[in-house]
Amino acid sequence: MKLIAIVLVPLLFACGGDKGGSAGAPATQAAAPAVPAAPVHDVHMVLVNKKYRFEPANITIKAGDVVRWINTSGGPHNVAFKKDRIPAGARDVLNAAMKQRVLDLAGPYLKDPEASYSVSFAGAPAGTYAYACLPHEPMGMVATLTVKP
Ligand SMILES: [Cu+2]
Repeated sequence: MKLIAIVLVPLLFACGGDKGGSAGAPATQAAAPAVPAAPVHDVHMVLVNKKYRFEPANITIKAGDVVRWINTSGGPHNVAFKKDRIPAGARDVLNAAMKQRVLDLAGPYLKDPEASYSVSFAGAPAGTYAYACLPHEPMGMVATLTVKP
C-alpha cells in the first residue's frame, strides 16, 4: 500500500504540472503579436488664428512608420503629396499606400471632426516629402515629412 502511494504521488504532480504547462503555452503565444505595431505619428490639420496649418508642419519618421492626419479644426482637409518634391520611386509607393485617393498622390477630404487618414510608409524611399492640403494650399497649408532609412 505504501509503495502504491509513493508511485502515485509523483505521477499526480507530473500530471498537474503538465496540465499547467499546456494551458500556459497557448495563452503566451496568443498574447504575443505576430508583427509589432508600427509607430504612429499624428499630424493635426487645424485652423488657428485664421491660419490653416499642419501641426507639426515638419516631422521625421522611419521607413515603415505610419502617419495619421487628423481633421482637428477648419476642415475639410486632405493630404496631397507634391510629385516633383518627393524622393525618386516614392510616387508608386505612396499611391499604393494611400487609400481612397481622389487624385494622384492625394487622399480623401476629411469632413467630419476628428476624422483621420493614415498612410503607411513601409517601403517608402528615404528623403523629404512635401505635401499640402489642396483646399488650403493657397492659404499656406503646406508641410514636409522626412523619411529616414
Ligand atoms: Cu486644409
